[in-house]
Amino acid sequence: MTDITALQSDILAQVAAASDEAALEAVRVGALGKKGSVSALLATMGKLDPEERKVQGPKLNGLKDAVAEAIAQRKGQLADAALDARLVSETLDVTLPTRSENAGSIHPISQVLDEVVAIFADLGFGVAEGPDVEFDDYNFTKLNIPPDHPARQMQDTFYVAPQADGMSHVLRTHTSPVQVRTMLNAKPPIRMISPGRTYRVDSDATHSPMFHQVEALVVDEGIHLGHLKWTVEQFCKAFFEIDQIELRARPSFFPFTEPSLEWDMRCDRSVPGKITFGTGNDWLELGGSGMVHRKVLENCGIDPNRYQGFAFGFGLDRMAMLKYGMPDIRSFFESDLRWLKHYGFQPLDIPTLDGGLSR
Ligand code: 2U9
Repeated sequence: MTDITALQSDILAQVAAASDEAALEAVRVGALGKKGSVSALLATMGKLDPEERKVQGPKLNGLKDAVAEAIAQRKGQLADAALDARLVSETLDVTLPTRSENAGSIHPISQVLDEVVAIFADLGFGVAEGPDVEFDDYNFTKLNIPPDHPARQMQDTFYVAPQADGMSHVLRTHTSPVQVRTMLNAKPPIRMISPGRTYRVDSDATHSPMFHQVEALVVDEGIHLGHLKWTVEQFCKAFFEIDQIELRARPSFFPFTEPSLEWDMRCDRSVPGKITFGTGNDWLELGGSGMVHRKVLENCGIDPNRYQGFAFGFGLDRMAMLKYGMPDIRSFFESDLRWLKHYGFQPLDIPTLDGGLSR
């Protein structure tokens, strides 16, 4: 009878000595393969008398299991070692500058979005995103936009063909449904911004059928118009990178806010083709805002007798055009390399409040 213990030590020594996967496979075949040493021993079991089989059976199975386990373990070690070797030999210095002829750039909309996120993050706002194809219910109904509201008409909104869920869908016309989703899923206090693509049936030098918006929402106890004004002011100072700004509020109407206000910022447009912020005799439209309508709070499961909220929204493309002096919104989406080279930003200059937003 073969000495099982000696055979096991011999095979385990071979396993430990196998220096690559091919050598290990050869050891496996030599032991556990059809004609392997362990398989040959197992094949003799049938010829043993029952008493002897009772003694030898568990020993041989133990040998087989020990060998199989040792091979699996060694295989893991070899794979780890192979990966380590690759990681050492295949290093890539991602901080190396690209060749100037291949250099890409950050699109102005991405740059402006990064700036906006940095500003609101500093004020304690989170960032939320939602789907571009949105429920009609979240885009309109929950926001107190009645069935006969002009915004719902086919000539203003892209409707999406009926889907399996039987719900009516649209390409979202604003990012407000993201706030609806947030309110349905979270309890106040809520401080969030929702940046993203939005869609309306509209196209000229200052309108694109797909454009970008950022909306901000704060919901908590005791929130009032003063909080809204302060936040809009802080945002404008940081975004336009000037200490002195003057804002003007005009009464407005949106179905989802009451009262509603639109904000203008003092500016100077007396030099043709140039705009200066903070001084001058002109006003620049920034965007709309208001206190969240109590019906909207209710529709989203928030008690309007306990909580109040403010919201505002502005067009990211328009903000980029104003800050960086681009006259036509359509150029954002034409992928003209010369335009991208001219208006694009350095990829590694990430906007921060301390390091400078736009440098
Ligand atoms: C909820 C409640 C209220 C978001 C708001 C505006 C006013 C607004 C426009 C600015 C220019 C969109 O890009 S634009 O055309 N937006 O004027 N947005 S209040 O109010 C909300 C949003 C969500 C739940």
